Amino acid sequence: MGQPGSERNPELGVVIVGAGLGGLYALHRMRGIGMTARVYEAGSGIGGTWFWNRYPGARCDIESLEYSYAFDDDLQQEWKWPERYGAQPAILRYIEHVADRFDLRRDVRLNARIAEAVYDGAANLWTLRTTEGETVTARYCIMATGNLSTPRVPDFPGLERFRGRWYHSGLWPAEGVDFTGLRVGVVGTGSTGIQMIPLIAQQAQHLHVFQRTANFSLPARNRPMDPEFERAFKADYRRRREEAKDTPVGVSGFLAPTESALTVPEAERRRRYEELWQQGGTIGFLTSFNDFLVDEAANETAAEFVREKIRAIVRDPAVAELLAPKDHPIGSKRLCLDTGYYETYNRDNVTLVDVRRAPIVEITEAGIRTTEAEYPLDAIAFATGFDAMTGALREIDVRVAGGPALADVWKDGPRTYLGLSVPGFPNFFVITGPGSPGVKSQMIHAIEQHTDWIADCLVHLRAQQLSRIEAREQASEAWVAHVNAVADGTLYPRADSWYMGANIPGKPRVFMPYVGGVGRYRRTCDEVAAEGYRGFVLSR
Ligand code: N01
Repeated sequence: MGQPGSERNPELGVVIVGAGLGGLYALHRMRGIGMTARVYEAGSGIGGTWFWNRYPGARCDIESLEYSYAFDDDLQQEWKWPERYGAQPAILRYIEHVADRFDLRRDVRLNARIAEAVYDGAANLWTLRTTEGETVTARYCIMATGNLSTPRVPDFPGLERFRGRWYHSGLWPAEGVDFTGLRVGVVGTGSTGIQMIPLIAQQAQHLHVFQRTANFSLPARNRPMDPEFERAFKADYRRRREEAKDTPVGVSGFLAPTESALTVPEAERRRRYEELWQQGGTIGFLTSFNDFLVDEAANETAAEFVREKIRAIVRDPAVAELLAPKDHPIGSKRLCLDTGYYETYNRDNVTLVDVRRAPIVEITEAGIRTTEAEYPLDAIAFATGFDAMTGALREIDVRVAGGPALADVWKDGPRTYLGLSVPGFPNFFVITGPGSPGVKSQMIHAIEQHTDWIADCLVHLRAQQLSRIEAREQASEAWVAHVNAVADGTLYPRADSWYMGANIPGKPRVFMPYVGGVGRYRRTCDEVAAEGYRGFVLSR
């Protein structure tokens, strides 16, 4: 990098925070462009989401042949996924393989949680400090801190008194938990609860599920990898990866729909929903019709289809009605994917507790007490989610020396340019950040696109003998307005979702992801670069 004037030499070209799929790829790419780089990771192992979320049933909802890195053809040809959807242990094994294969571990510091990141304008340096006091300086800082990496246990009074054991899905013990013969409570029925409930029900003496909001869930139809399917997929891998780039969510085979749910005859619409239900997976539904997430009446056709399925599966009509969501459009919260979820409520040892009607008031020594009853429990599993998208970044004291903290700058909601950078914070990048399609796309696809864009940007700076890049305030304002306008044209803001920050008391209600589609987003990012990084100030 150019080093004019009074700049000191940093220890590193790039410091990366987080050793999940994002941080590891960033390390690989930064090395590839000749930068010195190091990753700081809070956990005792690599893998990010797939390191922490070891709860029973943890599994990706994107097919494994898609949910994998595309950057190396030998890797994608040689790696063998055991199942249609990767389970947590399989995905973690894959990440470890990638780390070894590309010799990444030597530049990853484990057990190193970053507490502070401060930019010194005079020196043009970022200095990061771990909670243990270790510091590192770098020219550029890349945050690969993840979107669902700040687990949240609700503030129930009395948890410290509970005599049993309790767990959060996102901090699950590596050795696993044996629930055999125990009275177990699961709090939360989002994607996580829906995955763990069927498996915990098989072990527990009795399982109480504490549901505040019912969620739509579709069958995964997971199965061992079919060798013929795998062979054909791999033969076509390159084309598929290319195709994914111009789709709504970055998954090949699911192109932008062109037809309205309201113009096809009802019988045909039902036939398609039934076919998608039998195929398994969520993306088929999400891309079934072009008004699925835009028009209430169109959305309702799919919502009612799924409610009918729930009523057909769950034998007790009162339980089925409680499980059938009626307060948000289908897909406006993350669509869940399950294996035997609704069927689990037909078991004699499973009870659904409606904590919307009778909320949890406290945790007692013996269990959970709602406004109606006390439920004696030996163990509680909290599947209560995360301070999503901004939580991990807000936990780090990120600031320009003497200036306000990023958490304060974002107190009314995150403000980024392209989801990749933040005005006022030079040489600072975020991978899959708020304002990008990250969480609304195949995450590894988003990770690679963001990281490649950042790498190209740093190469450009070097070629121009520049060493400082910062988003313009106006460009960010326009981008945030665009992100909001696109969201406002959809049904997404109608749900109390973590996309909206609605799951965290006091968090501003702002729709954070970009839902304009990965194709459109990619084109915008490419245009910005082609126009000499439009909307950024580049300098020495
Ligand atoms: O978290 P969530 P999650 N009292 O926030 C309930 C990804 N993921 O860990 O809706 C009672 O979705 C809360 O109720 P409510 C995926 O992107 C992917 O399940 O706020 N209940 C809700 O039911 C997903 O969206 C996969 O009324 C309380 C639940 O806890 C994201 O991670 C698998 C409560 C939290 O649901 C997060 O999913 C797993 C309270 N005080 C996760 N507070 C796959 O790829 C919260 N709840 C398949």
